[in-house]
Amino acid sequence: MKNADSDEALESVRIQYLGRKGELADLFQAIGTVPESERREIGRLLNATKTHLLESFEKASNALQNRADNVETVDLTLPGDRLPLGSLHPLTQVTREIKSCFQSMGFTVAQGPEIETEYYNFDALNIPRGHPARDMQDTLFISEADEIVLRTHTSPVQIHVMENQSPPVRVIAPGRVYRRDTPDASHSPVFHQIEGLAVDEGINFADLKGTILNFAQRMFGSDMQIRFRPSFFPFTEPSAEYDFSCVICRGKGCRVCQGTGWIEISGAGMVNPAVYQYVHYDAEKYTGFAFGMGVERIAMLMYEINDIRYFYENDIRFLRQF
Ligand code: 2NM
Repeated sequence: MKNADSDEALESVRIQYLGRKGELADLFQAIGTVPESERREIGRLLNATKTHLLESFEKASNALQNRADNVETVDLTLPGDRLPLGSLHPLTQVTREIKSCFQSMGFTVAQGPEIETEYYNFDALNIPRGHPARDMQDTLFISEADEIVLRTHTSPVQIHVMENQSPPVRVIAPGRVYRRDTPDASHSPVFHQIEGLAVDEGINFADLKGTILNFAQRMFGSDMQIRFRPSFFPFTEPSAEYDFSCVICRGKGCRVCQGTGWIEISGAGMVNPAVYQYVHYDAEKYTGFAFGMGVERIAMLMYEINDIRYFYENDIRFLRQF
């Protein structure tokens, strides 16, 4: 009976042995055919057997009932099972934070191909042939003959945007970029950039400074300060490199900022009118600013990470911390 795995199976076993025409009933019937001297003893054995079978039936029936109770009685007030939950990669989280800062300032987000022509990656950005940045040393070529490269910055996205849209333009371009570098604590041949571009009538360097200051304070706190140092890029004139006050010592001077109180972030400037020639913008009517930044660099400052390679190793002990 304990092998019966349903009410129906158990009932058929019960009928077979204990039913009105079952095997036990047959045996009781047969008592009349045994010698009178043995009837008492046989009757006692049959009754003991019957008691045993009834007990077995009761047990099996209870077991089936319990099983049914276990399946059907679900306490809906109990908390659910906690499943292991992953998290977004730190670079994804930081990219999203940076994007939402600029989106709240009215920038839209644009994307473009990672495989580019030299025209979009260099020429249209006023980076002339023979410029050291175009060198095989720095650029990963897909085809030198066909002038196809892995983009070395996301600026070509801005060129595509300007080709397809008249001013006013306010856009950021986040994405993966490639440089021919040997990996070390601060270099990776693949990394992530976010570049911004704003073009309209009357845009000036103060708009650039205000935009970068607002970004710095949103990301690192309202006590953040910024500074601009003169620099040179072919695609901006004037050009600058910009720094944030040190996110570790808040400007006092420490090991991370080498005592200067400042941390170098990236470059920016007013879009060189030469770039407008390529995208057929009226350089007399429009001015604009552009800036770049490295996502890994921002993330390393935010989380005090001292080696860029942690981002790509996918060591669960690193990833679990975000
Ligand atoms: C930077 C620094 C300065 C930049 C310029 C442009 C474009 F397409 F408008 F000319 N996009 N991005 C730019 C300017 C990028 O990154 C360090």
